[in-house]
This record gives sequence, structure tokens and C-alpha cells, in this order.
Amino acid sequence: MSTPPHTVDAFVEAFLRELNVGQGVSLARSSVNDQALALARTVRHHLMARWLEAIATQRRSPVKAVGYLSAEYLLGRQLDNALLATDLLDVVREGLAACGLDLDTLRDAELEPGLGNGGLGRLAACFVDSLATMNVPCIGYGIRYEYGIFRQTFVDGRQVEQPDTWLTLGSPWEFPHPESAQQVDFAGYTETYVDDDGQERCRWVSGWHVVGVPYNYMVPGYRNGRVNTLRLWSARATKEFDLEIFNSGDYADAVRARTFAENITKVLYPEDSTPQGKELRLQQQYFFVACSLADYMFEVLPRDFDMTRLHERIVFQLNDTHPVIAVPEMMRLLVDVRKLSWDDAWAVTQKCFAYTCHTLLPEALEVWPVDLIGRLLPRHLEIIERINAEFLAEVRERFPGDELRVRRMSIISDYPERGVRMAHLATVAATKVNGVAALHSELLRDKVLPDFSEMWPERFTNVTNGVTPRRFLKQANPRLSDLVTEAIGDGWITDLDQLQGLEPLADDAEFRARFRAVKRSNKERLADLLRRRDGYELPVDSMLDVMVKRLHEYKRQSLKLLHVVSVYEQIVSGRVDPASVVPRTVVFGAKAAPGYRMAKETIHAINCVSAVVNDDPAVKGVLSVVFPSNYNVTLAESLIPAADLSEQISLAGKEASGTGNMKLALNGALTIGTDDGANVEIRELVGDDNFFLFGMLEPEVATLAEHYVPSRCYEEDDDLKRAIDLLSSGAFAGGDRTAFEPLVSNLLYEDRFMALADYRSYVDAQSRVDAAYRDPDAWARAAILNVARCGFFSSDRSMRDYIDRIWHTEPAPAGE
Ligand code: 26Y
Repeated sequence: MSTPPHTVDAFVEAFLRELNVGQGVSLARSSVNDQALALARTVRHHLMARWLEAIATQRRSPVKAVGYLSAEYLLGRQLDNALLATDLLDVVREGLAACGLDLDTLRDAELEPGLGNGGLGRLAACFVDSLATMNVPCIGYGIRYEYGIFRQTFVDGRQVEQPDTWLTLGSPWEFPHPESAQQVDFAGYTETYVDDDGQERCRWVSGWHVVGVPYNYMVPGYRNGRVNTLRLWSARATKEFDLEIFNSGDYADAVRARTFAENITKVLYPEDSTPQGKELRLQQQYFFVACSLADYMFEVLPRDFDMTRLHERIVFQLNDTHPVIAVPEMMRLLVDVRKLSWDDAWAVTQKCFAYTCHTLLPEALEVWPVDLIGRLLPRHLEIIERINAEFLAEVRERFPGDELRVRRMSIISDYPERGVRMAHLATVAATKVNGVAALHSELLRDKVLPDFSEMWPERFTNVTNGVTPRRFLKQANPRLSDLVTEAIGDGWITDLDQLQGLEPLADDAEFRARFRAVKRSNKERLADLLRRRDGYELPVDSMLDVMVKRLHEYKRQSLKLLHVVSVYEQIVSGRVDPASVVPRTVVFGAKAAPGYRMAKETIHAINCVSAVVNDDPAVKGVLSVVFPSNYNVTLAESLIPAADLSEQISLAGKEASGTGNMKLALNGALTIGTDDGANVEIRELVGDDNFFLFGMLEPEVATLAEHYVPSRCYEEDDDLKRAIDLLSSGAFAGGDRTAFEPLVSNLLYEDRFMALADYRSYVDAQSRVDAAYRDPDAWARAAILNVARCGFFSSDRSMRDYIDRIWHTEPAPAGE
């Protein structure tokens, strides 16, 4: 199969054929959805030949591949990415115009696959993009949720969740492969038996099973001829089950069982920090991991492959603890199915996994009740118990007589109930354990897993996160991309360090003027979008102050809100002359986990404040607050290029890395931030003069935590007191003094994440921001330096780090 020609005529012909033959409509009668689907299918043709070639080459002359195991991939829209990778943008735009159609309209018809919650899922998407661009063989394995992250709407300022029905209008980017389905067993019991060689072995007699059908997605490299595969699994009832439907009298019961099977991949859990220990989530985790390992070990590899050499052909990266059940599953496949000895199996298994931790919050570490694992995966529990017994023997040998340490390190905890600590299991099995930013990796070593790092110091490492410059600069910010390319050529797209070439231009007045014009036009583009989408009037002349990320107490959206209320209060109380204030538009974008009460209260408070502030003539032209609903990748792509100020204000020591901080800096926003996560590295690179640092450092946080009394901050700071009093006064809630009571008492009497302690330092830093913004030319200079110095945050660099220090894989040109 050869690549179709890149001409407008050839495109039009192919597109009309897809419309007629694929969608079954004429151009004249076609809907926008018909046109969008036909367009997607036309574009994907251009990737097919390369895709098949990459698969064939890997089969012919296999090199070690990466198996990225992630329960989430927050992909974002596919069309633009495919147009970029194939360099078809101009041809398609012109071809569609010749058919009387508009590319932007069709683009907007695509519903993004939101198969992730936030940072971790988007990181996985950036990583597979980079690996394809770097020509590294990789299969991304995950779950094809029928409903992705919920669609957020606001009703009376409160978040209301709606199901994300992303598949209903058709999904042209996926290829189902029912013939490659895998069976996945659950429940039942285990028994021992003696095999033909007289060996005692274990057999798992399962209670029920489902099948996993793979759906393949193309992951195109950037104009390099490689297309990797993302394989997402969907659960179905089995064939036997279909027969049972005919044979059994109880048809309705049988159909219910079918629904039960398909429930496993029905919906993405919208929590992203506190695991609920839900059985269905464990089913999801085991389901996708079992499908993926069997797929790689028994389908991708030749049937007779010598499994003692498995690590020469694959390394599985565990994206947080969600896929860690893969460890006992690999042991089961090797020992029970492939009949390796326990020791041989453990030796390979230990070489096949590496583990990335994405958190520092103790409550975010997954612990599965032993009872639940025993009931759902009885054989896996036995395997985990044996791994643990052997591991603890090793601990006792290293640290004789230290039973407290043994208790701390055990994979199985006793309290509050018996549970399997998935982070411990991952650490025991992995060749490497990494955090996602320098500070995080240090804290991971010293505070989260100190006993493990003492035992195996060489196992711990850091890989600072990154973001793909293709989607988040080239595609999202075409104007800035063009300006950059005009100045330094287009090598930066695959070698982001080249942005350093912009440094001298920060001192070039004409370049600064053009940079400012780009920002301005990005704001206009955003204003158009928000007008259509949410009915907001975005003041394009004001500073765009952006805080976009999941809603979490540790991220401290409430601190940003206190700043907004303070500015408002100072103006309406007459203490500050509005004419002296730098005009600002504060943009929030955030989803809250549906069961996270305080997060939802914060959303409500932001919306209420926004309604009053935006309607008050006293602050008109000076302060406004916009909170577009349903922040997602698509919205991020419009918002980030328009931002002037990036809010990265988590309590020091709580944000593992952050990646929005990188995207914003790369698009020329200056950061106001704490010394947390990757902010630390951003500040080191861009320089103190081009970053607004505030707040306690992590060690100060740890000290203050011992005697913190938030109400004292309130008593001692008049501005803070006025802001909180105004919030409590009913002024933002039609006179209702109780409206924000939960939020306010939480801040005054608990404030787990010390927003009040950092308030003074934060508002002072905001005054420095205002002062800097008053000099637009100096601001532009600092913004350009941010762009020039953020090349390090390319996910290509992250992948290089994983390749060199963890995976030891090699790039392999596809199609040779
Ligand atoms: C177990 C379940 C409740 C769960 C589901 C999703 C737990 C966590 C998550 C997602 C976590 C996440 O997105 N973490 C973020 O990962 C980013 C990529 O490494 C980091 O930049 C960010 O700091 C971290 O919060």
C-alpha cells in the first residue's frame, strides 16, 4: 500500500469517495458530522501505509519495545494532530474550500477522546507522541472507556456532571480487532495438581470471564514516516455466553449478565487522588493489564518465544500504581501458563517493569483490600503473598532485628484492614522507580518510600515531565510557531532546545512588538471562542491571568479566589483607586471529582464571585473573572496561547510536577508560583527575574504544619480579614451569609494546604506582577525569555531520559 498523493485534486476525489461510499451520502445532502467523519477517514488513509509498515518492520527485525501501561490517555482531538503529522493542513483546507466546506467547522465537530482525568492521562498522550516522533517502537496499552471524563456544566454556579458520549457520532480514528480478543478471568478458586513431569503446579479455576476486544489508534510521529499503535481494550461478554442466551430459558437474565461484562469499560472513574477501593475499578485495572500482557507475550511475540529473554524485547512502564496488578499477572503467565520455575519467572519479571509515581499525597496511594483481591483474583493474591514473603526475608537479612521496618515495608499492610500496597509491590518489582520532577523525586525518596530508597538507592531516579511541542506549540499556537520558525527555522519542532536561538531576539524591539501582536491576536481568537461557547465578553486589552487544572485543595484555587476578592474589596471599599489598577481578566478552568465536596464548594464560590464582579460597574474594565465550563484539552489549546500569567500556586511539596505550568511558559506566559513540582526547574531555567516566586518552601511547610493555626493569619492580616469577611457577608450570594460557610470555615479552622499562611506572600507577588505588566515591553522580553529557555520541557527530552536511564531501548527507523 503506498501513500496517497498530496494534491488538492487527489484529496477532493478521496474525500468525496469517503463521503459517498463510506458515509453513504452525497455532498449536497451530507451533515457536518458526515463531512467530519469522511474527512477523518480520508486523512487517516495517509497514515495507513506507514502504520502497516511500522508493524511489519517490527515483526521482521524486532528491537526492544516500550509497553506503556496506563489506565488513562487524555488524547485530545485527533484530526489536527494527524494533519500536522502528515503535513496535509494546506491541501485539506484548500480541498474542502473547493467543496464549499470550511475546515474549522469540521474540526469543531470532533468530540475529543477524554479518556483521562488530567495530568497523568495527558502525560501518557504526550509520551506516546514523542516516542513515535523519535522513532522508538512503543505500544501504548489502555482502556477504551465508553464514557470518558464527564462533561461539566454549571447550574446556578454549581457543577453538574453529564455523561461524555464521545462515541455516539462515530469514531473514525479507531480500528476494532475482534479477532485479536483476549479472554480475561475473574474470581473462582485455585487448586494444585501434578503435571505430566511430576511437578506440583497451581491452576486457577475462574468463576467468570469476559473478553477484551482491542481498538487500535494510530500514533503518528511528526513527519518521520513512523506510526506507532495505541491499543485500547473494550470489554464484551464471551461467545459461550451468546450461546447460553439461546439455550437458557431466562433471556432477560442472560442479557443482564452481558451488561455486567460490558460494564467493566463503561466509564472512566472521575476521581484523581482519593482511590475509593471500588471493585469495578480493580476489575478495570486487571482487565486491561491482563489483555495487554497476553497480547504482547503471546500475540506480538512469536508463539515459541523463550520467555526467559522477555526483557530483551519489552519493558513495561507502569504509569502510577493503576496497572501494577501486571506484576503478579506476569508471574502467573510465566509460572502457571508457560511453566517457568518461580525463580526464573521472578528474575525476568523484575527486569520487565519500571514504575512512575505521580503523587506525594499519602491518600492517593492505592491500597486494595486483601479480601477483595482474594475474591476477584485468588491466584494473584497467592502470588503477591509469595513475592512479599521472599521480599521480607530479604529485608530481615539486610536489617536484622528491625521488625518495625519489616512492618513498614511489607507489601501487605495490617491496618486499618489487610491491604495490598500497590506502590510497594511496584517498587519491589521494578528496575527503576521515578518521580516526575526533581523536587518530587527527592521527596519520593526521602518521605514517601524512604525505607525502599535506603535498601535500593540505585533504583530511584528522576525524570522530569515534559509536554509535546507539536500539539502544545505548533498546533495550538500557529501564530507564535510561525514567528519562531521565521526567526530560527523549524528545527525546534523536534528539537526544542533550539528555542534558545530566540534569546537574543528578546532584546530586539521589533521582535518584541511582533510577539505582543501574536499574544493579542491569540486573545482575540480566545475571545471569539468564549463569546460563542459561554457568552463571555473577554476584555482583550487586559492581563490574562490563567489558572487551569483539576480542582484540588492542594492546588489552592481558593487562594486565587481570595486574591480576586481582595482586589475587588479594595476597589469597592474605596481604598484603592480603580484607575491605578492594572486591568486583569482571571480565567479559571477546573473540574471537580463528583464526590469531592470542598472542590465543588470552591467551584460554586468562584462562579458566584464571577457573577457579581463581572456585573459591578465599580470594577468595569479593571477586573473580571471568567470560568468557562468543561475545561478539556480542546479548550486548553485555545486558552494557553492567550495567557499572560500562569498560576502555579500549590502548597510546596504537594504538586508532583505539573505540566500545565510547562505548556503556559512555553507559550510565553510568566509564572506566578510556589517552589513546588516542576516550577522549581522552570524558575531555574527562565531565571528569577522572569518568574514570580512566592510562598513557603517545602521544609518551612513541614515545620509550620506542627503548629499551624489558620485563624491567626486571618486575625493578623487586615486585607485577608476583609476578603474573608466579604466572602462571608453574603455579598456574592444575594445576601445569603451561609452560602460559602463550608469553604470559609474550612479555610479558617482547618486549611490543610495552608492557603492563609501563603496569602500575604501571594498578594505581594501579585503586586510585583502588576508592576511588571505596566511595562509591556519589558513584560514581552521576559515572556520571550520564557519561551527561549523552556526547551527542556519537551516530552522528547523526557523520553530521552527514560530511554537512556530506564528502558535502554533504541530508536529503530520504521520501514527500512
Ligand atoms: C487511583 C485513582 C483515584 C487515581 C486516578 C488518577 C489517582 C490519581 C490519578 C491521576 C493523577 C494525576 O494526574 N497526577 C498528576 O500527574 C501529572 C503527571 O505526572 C503531574 O504533573 C501532576 O503533578 C500530578 O498531580
